[in-house]
Amino acid sequence: MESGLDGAAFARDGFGIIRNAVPAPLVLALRDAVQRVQDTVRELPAELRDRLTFERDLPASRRNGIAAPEVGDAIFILGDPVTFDALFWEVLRQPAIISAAHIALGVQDLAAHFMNVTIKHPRFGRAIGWHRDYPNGYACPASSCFVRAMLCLDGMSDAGGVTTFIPGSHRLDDDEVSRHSPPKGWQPPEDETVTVCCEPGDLVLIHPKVLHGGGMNTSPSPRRNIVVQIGNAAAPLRSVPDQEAVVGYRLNTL
Ligand SMILES: O=C(O)CCC(=O)C(=O)O
Repeated sequence: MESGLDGAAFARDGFGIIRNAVPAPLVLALRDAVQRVQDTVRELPAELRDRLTFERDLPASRRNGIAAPEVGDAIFILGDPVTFDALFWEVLRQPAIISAAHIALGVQDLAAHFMNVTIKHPRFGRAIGWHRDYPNGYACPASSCFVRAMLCLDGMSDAGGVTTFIPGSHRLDDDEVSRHSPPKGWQPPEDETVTVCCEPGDLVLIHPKVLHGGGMNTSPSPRRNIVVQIGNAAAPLRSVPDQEAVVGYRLNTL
């Protein structure tokens, strides 16, 4: 296991990487659990299928025009993964994740807001446009007192739709964010961006106001990341999502 989040670099850049953050056997088991969902989509009961966002239901423009009939049952977002498999609760008990969130937020009392698995399918897994996570309409407190932790199950490469950041772009007040939102389809100059290529088991911490996005997965390998939003437990969410078993779970075991 490597050392934890570099708090000064996170404060400067708005993102941080912790290499080899969780034990390899857990990464493998989580990957298998995701694969089981992918392999059994058609047999899932309706209440579980409701938690899946399929590539075919999303605009083809973010996958180079590849049409819906060609993407089959490919999943883009596997929402509320703990309801599919209790193993996903282990993510919220990982010391590296809890400690990184403590450092990033500077508070002891932490609560989970949501968890998903973001899947960029081999060859056509969609690009994610440039955005900030604060504010968001899904699970958001009144201020930007949260962080996203992204655990890489397969790793991320340039051809595989790696997450890309603009370092320092989080340094603005909450009430300035809406005036500085990038318009749809905006692309920054390449020399302002940084990619975070990762190995399986690496963890990426994302400041809620840092600009980030990522290209399509044109590689032959899947790119699956578990994304968890964690906030200051003292700051209530403006609205609580209904299909999130982890919402309110306290991460205070350190
Ligand atoms: O999957 C990624 O590359 C980043 C996920 C993301 O943008 C988010 O959770 O806000």
